[in-house]
Amino acid sequence: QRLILATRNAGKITELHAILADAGLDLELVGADAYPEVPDTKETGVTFAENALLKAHALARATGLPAVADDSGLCVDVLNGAPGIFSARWSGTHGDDKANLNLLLAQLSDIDDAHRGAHFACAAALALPDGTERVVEGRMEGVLRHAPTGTNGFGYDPILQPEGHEVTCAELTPAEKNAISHRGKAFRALVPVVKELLG
Ligand code: ITT
Ligand code: NA
Repeated sequence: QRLILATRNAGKITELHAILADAGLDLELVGADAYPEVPDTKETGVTFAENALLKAHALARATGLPAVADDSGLCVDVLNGAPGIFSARWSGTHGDDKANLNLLLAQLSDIDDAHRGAHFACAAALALPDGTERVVEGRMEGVLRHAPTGTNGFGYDPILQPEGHEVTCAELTPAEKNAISHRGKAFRALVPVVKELLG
């Protein structure tokens, strides 16, 4: 049985393969890149959950196969949750991780260490071709550094120091990050649901 990973973000795909395999999900996982004819989903939702469901439904409908999707982002306390669902295009260019991170650091340059709380959020959605849907969420709390450190991961990983750690997400190994991440929590919660619905 094939399960579509309804994302074209390479960093997410790498993490999802590891998270889903470690959680004992024994399906053939295929990224959305295997279906180039399916157009990018317009993320018109106002929450992570809405956008994850939009992406999962679009791939499930187009392929006739079950699909999971991830919508995620960085929510900064002092910015009232921004960039949030706009994390991938905060600088104006979708997917320019470096520009997004640098703009955010510039916006926070006057904020002292006591006020740099933030969290990553992830909504993990499952959609079946018949319209059945499920969505669950996960979070990772932390504080934002003043400068990037580390080369692992993607996106805002070099500036988020998770609670209880002295290094950034980009200095954790992939396995260490997945064990505590928003994405790890959300998709580990989704696995029993996938197993139940796909038998
Ligand atoms: P798809 O829609 O194809 O999945 P996308 O990159 O557009 O890819 P999102 O709209 O969910 O996906 O944007 C997520 C952004 O949030 C991503 O570009 C990163 O900047 C940030 N982000 C999410 N999870 C992250 C993580 O684990 N580490 C660092 N940054 C992360
Ligand atoms: Na997106």
